[in-house]
Amino acid sequence: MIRKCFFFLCVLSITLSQFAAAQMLTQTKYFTGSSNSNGTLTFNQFDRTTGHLKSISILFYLETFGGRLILDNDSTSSASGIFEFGSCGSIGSNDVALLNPSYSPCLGNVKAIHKQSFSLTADNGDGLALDSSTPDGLVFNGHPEIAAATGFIGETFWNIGKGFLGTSSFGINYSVLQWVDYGPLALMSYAVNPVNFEGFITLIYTYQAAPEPATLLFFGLSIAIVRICPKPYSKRS
Ligand SMILES: [Ca+2]
Ligand SMILES: [Ca+2]
Repeated sequence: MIRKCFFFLCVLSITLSQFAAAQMLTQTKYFTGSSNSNGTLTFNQFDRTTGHLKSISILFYLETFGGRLILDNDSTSSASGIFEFGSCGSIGSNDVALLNPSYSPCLGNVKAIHKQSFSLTADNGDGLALDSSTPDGLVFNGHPEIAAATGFIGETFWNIGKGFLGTSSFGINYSVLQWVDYGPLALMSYAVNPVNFEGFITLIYTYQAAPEPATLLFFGLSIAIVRICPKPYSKRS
């Protein structure tokens, strides 16, 4: 939770620093799952009667934990390299354009993965049977790993498709895939127990609030009073 709060505060700070006098509407939707899965999270559009929209930013947070990776070298040569184990997340939408001002995806893939070097001997005789024992095999039990990315939606795309503006809602899809990579090694057997994951997507509308009707009335009365008051007497010398 502390790490989540840290990322959340980071994105708030970035947004606030750009619009010091602005206000924000923040929505956070959570997801959880295992191995490969996906879903759709629903967010509210920005109601333009609330104020003048200045920016739309998005945060994608992914945390992975658990799972198990087994490697077994079945080659007659030793094998070494770096393995990666965890999950890789991405977002998309059928309702809104998730593009930044440079017309690129506002967020890249988010990889919550563990990286570790390994060195295995040549196969010691287990042949085609998956054998995790040393010296030609290894077992890695999944570590908690986190990753996050932030980005802005280009103003050009605020009203594309269903869009971010209005009084309705729209969906943002997330997809999380289990990630295994041990490099281009031939005759390497592997097996996994699926990782678990959880995460969230935060959407922030930064806007300039519309003046309250009472404020507008006071401002109008002030102008009227100034206009009907006679000019102050100027004493001649
Ligand atoms: Ca082997
Ligand atoms: Ca084997």
